[in-house]
Amino acid sequence: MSAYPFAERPVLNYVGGTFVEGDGWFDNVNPVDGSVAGRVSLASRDLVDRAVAAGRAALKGPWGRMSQAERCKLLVRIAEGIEARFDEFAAAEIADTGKSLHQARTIDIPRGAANFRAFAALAEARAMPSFRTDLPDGRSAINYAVARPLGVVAIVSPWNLPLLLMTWKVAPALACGNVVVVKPSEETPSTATLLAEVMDAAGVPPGVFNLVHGFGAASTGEWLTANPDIDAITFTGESATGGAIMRVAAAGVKPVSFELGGKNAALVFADCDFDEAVAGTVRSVFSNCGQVCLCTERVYVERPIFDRFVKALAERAEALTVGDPWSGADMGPLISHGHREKVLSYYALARDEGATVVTGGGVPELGGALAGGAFVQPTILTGLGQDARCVREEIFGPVCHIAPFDSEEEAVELANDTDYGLAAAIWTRDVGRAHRVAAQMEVGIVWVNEWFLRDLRTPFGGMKLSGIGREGGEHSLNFYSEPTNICVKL
Ligand code: NAD
Ligand code: 6OD
Repeated sequence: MSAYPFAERPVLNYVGGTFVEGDGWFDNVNPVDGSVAGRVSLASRDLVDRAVAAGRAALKGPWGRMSQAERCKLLVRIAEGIEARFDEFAAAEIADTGKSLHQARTIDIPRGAANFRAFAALAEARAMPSFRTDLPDGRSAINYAVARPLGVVAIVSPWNLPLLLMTWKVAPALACGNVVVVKPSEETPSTATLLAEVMDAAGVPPGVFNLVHGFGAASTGEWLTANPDIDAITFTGESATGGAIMRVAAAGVKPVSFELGGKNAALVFADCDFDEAVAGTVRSVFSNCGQVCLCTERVYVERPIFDRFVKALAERAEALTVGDPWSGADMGPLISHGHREKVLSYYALARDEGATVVTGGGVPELGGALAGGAFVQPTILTGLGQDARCVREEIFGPVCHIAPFDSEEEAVELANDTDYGLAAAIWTRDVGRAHRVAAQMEVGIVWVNEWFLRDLRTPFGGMKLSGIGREGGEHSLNFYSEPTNICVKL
């Protein structure tokens, strides 16, 4: 395994094909032990503007003239570049986030490469509809649409699956011929910077991929989204941040695509395969330390199996190892001490609200360097009503609340009784019920007897506070391009 790639050199911005310093520095803190992993260059407002201008110029250069087939070949070279430096990417992701080695090696980094391959293939195979039109007055025409890029796309991404979520947007944006300016989370600047190196080595023309580091409000993120010369904004992060970006985007009537927070439910029916439901729910609650927008935070279990399910889930939670990702622990720390304060405040609130803490609810006892890490215990709560804040608000940690239900109708009602609408999981052996309940879930993604099984051609996104629009497959191609209909008289 590689060492952290930026231990000896700084994390720089990448603008117009050059790695550049901004205006000052900030620390990249390793949440495993609180040590400073590296130094990150903070982009100034001027540098952000230069990145947008470099993108605009690149649209008029070789990139703008490149054929779809050539662009797609270049995307495949980027995927190969990530794969060739797989261990460095994994080491960078782990240093930034503390995520488990297994998660980094089997999900984050492979998906970083897979996003480029998938959207290269989808863009190359893209067909636009055409219509022959015959009017009653005898005139006829052929209508066909051509897709053109939007232009300069601003991409603002979060820290939980840094490479995966950033490339989920960069790949289709480039596949459609756009140029991008990326602002990764200040917590996770490293894999984005390795990606810039891969782009550079793959021969991506200067200005096509630009990267600016910094914070959100009144910093790099806001300067980028407020720049009047960007053509669209795609954002993944908290719902409140989505609202702030939307207000800024409104001034220029910019198209936005938002993938936001969740408070996802799992519905466990008494007729489920019990062991699969327990194993799947353990995964959906505790993966990545509960820091996946799709993670389950509300579990509703049919009453006849409620006690048995709670006991089994608690046993599995207690068996999870928490510690150093490099030692093979199942769960690393949370992203930061700041986030740990937030999660622990919900653990305390749960007690104040009258919850029974079935397991966890605090900080694990870890010695040595790990004592400086942002660790929390996997936690299971019961006994709260639907109105409790711990049942309504996104916590984004390794915690769920489990409540019983008595009928299918009640299960549907409880699952939908939330301000969010991202994902749901249904555990049942009754095929009819699976389809019936799935169709009633007010969410963008439903899994039946599974969780986080992804096909990149499918629509991805959320309802209510969980987002605006869909990405994935043709939905991404549609967001990242403008169709122009051409009507030719026959
Ligand atoms: P966040 O909203 O705090 O930050 C996300 C990004 O936005 C960061 O790069 C940040 O610097 C930037 N930012 C913050 N304020 C900004 C502003 N005013 N203007 C411009 N940029 C700004 O989110 P986070 O804490 O990094 O990520 C966790 C959240 O993301 C959770 O709510 C989670 O559910 C959500 N999420 C959603 C999805 C999804 O696909 N729906 C995926 C991953 C994470
Ligand atoms: O798998 C994906 O494409 C995706 N966007 C996952 C989002 C996970 C949220 O944390």
